[in-house]
Amino acid sequence: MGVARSTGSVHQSAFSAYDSLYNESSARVFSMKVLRASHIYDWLNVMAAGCELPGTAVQELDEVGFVVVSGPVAPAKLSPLAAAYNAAVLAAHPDDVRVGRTTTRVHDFVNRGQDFDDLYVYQPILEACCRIIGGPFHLSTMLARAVNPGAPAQELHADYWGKTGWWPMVGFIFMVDEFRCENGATRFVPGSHWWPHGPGDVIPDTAADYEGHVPACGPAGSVVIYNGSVWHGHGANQTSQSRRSIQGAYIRRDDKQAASQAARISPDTLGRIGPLSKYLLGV
Ligand SMILES: O=C(O)CCC(=O)C(=O)O
Repeated sequence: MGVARSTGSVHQSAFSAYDSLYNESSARVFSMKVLRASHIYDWLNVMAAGCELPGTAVQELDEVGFVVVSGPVAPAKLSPLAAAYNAAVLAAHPDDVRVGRTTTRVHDFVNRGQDFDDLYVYQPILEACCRIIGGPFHLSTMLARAVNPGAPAQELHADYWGKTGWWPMVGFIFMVDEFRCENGATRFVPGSHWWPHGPGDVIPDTAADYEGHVPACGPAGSVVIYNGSVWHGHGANQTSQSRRSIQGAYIRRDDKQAASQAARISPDTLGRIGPLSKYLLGV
C-alpha cells in the first residue's frame, strides 16, 4: 500500500506507476470515446473503462481513503496557471470570496479561464468517481482555496458524512504550490472513511494532531484524490506564503450541486469546453 501510518510521515505514493501509464495515445482513445457518448450510462461506461488510475492507486483509495498522483498540467504550464490563479482571485467579485479564519476561498473556478479547464475532466479522478460513487455523478463545485500564512491546522472533518445512508463524494485537491508539512499540506487519517463515526464524535480537539495522520505532500501540479468520507483537514501553515490549491467535489448526479453550474456557466466557458465537461457540469 506504500503509506507509512505514523504522524509526520509523508504521502507521495503513486507517481512513478502513474507517470508510466498516462500517455498521449491513451488520452486520444479516451477523447474519441467521449465524442461518441450521449446517454448518461454511455458516459459512465466511457469513464469507467479508462485505465489511467493505476491499480496501486485504486487500492490506496479503497484502503487508505486518498492518493496523490501527478496532475494534468504540463510542467511548463504550471507557472502560467499560478499567475492565472492570482489574477482570477484578484478579479473575483466579493460575493464569491470567503475569507475565513485559516483559508481564503474563491468560488466558481469553472468560469475563471481556460487554464483551469482540464482539472475537472482529469481521467484518473473520473475513474476514482466511477469506483467510489458507483453510478452517474456530476461536479458539485470547483473553487480556489489558499491556506493563509501563519494559519493554524484546520479541524479534522469529513466532507460528506452520511450516517443514514451511503452518499459518497470524491474530492480532488490540485496543488498550485508544492504541498509540504511546513506550509499546511492536507493531513488525512488513513482508513477513517470506513469508520462508523466522525472525528467530532470521538476526538475532544479535532485541530490537534491525531495519531497516524498523514500529510499529503507533493510537488506543484500534483493532485490529491480522496474519498469524501475520509477524515482530513489542512495542516498549520508555518510559512509566510499562502499555500494555494484548486479543489473540486463530485457527487451523485441525482444529488444537488453545491453550485448550480448551469446557472453560473458563462458564454466564454460554454464556447470553449467539450462534451465531457458539459456532461460533468450538467450544462
Ligand atoms: O485545503 C486543504 O488542505 C483542505 C481543505 C478541506 O479540508 C476542505 O475543504 O474540506
